[in-house]
Amino acid sequence: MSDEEDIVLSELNDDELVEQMFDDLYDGLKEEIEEGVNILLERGWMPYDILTKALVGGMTIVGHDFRDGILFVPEVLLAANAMKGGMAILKPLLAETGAPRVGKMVIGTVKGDIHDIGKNLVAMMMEGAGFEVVDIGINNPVENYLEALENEQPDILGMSALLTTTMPYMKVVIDTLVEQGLRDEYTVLVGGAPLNEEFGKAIGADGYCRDAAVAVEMAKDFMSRKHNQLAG
Ligand code: B12
Repeated sequence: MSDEEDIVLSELNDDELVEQMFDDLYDGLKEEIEEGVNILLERGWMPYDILTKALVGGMTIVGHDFRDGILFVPEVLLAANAMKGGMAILKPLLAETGAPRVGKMVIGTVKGDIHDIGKNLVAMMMEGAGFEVVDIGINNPVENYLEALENEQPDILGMSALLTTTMPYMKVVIDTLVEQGLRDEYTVLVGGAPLNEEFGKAIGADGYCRDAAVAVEMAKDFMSRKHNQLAG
């Protein structure tokens, strides 16, 4: 690349820099994203504004193009990785400045299933939207979910399954929650390519989400209803 084509991030004004960060996130350029985040911090931006305006803003574009079949999994993972780089800088600062925490989610892939790309994307997007996310990984028997729910006391339980043979296990987890009288304490969201809305209803989940963007919207919606209930 010639010198003329090199973009010096620190020479851009704020709007141009945020635009450029959208592009860099789209292209999965982690170092550039980290540099952009640091420049905005030096310019006095609040960590929460950097998170929502630059990173989540950029990830929303990535999410839309993924949904529309313009971007594919490898690109989305690179973008998510770049976002992670920026989030790692912001996370401790967000904790200090007490950015509004929208809610908390425990998420994991069910027993017998090791697919985790979609789950990781959901976790990233949820974090990007301000949720605290505890990821319990893959291949989780019901005991793991119960333990995480007890220890973390989340608002939302998320379960992922990519195999037609493992998706029924979600019902095992939900039935166990019912048996133990815990079902009403959590909003249960489920997702994964072989699922659909009817399946979500049939197993007693609160919602089925076809992608990470829907997951974020639905989670926010449930949280605002919960707050309204508590207020009323
Ligand atoms: C990548 C992949 C793998 C990788 C997984 C790597 C990893 N770290 O995840 C590897 C190679 C390991 C693998 C293994 C296997 N795989 Co595979 N795999 C896939 C593939 C190609 C892509 C899945 C993926 O990552 N999609 C991209 C993500 C972003 O999409 P997603 O997972 O659907 O997630 C989105 C939504 O569903 C939703 N979502 C997902 N989870 C959650 C959770 C919550 C709470 C919410 C709200 C939303 C949500 O949001 C996500 C983001 O938008 C699919 C094919 C496909 N098109 O689905 C096959 C596929 C799922 N695999 C399949 C099979 C059969 C297997 C194996 C059994 C193969 C074998 N014979 O060994 C093993 C199973 C191992 C096991 N026990 O789990 C079949 C399943 C068929 C079926 N009907 O059950 C598929 C459909 C391929 C096929 N057409 O045959 N696989």
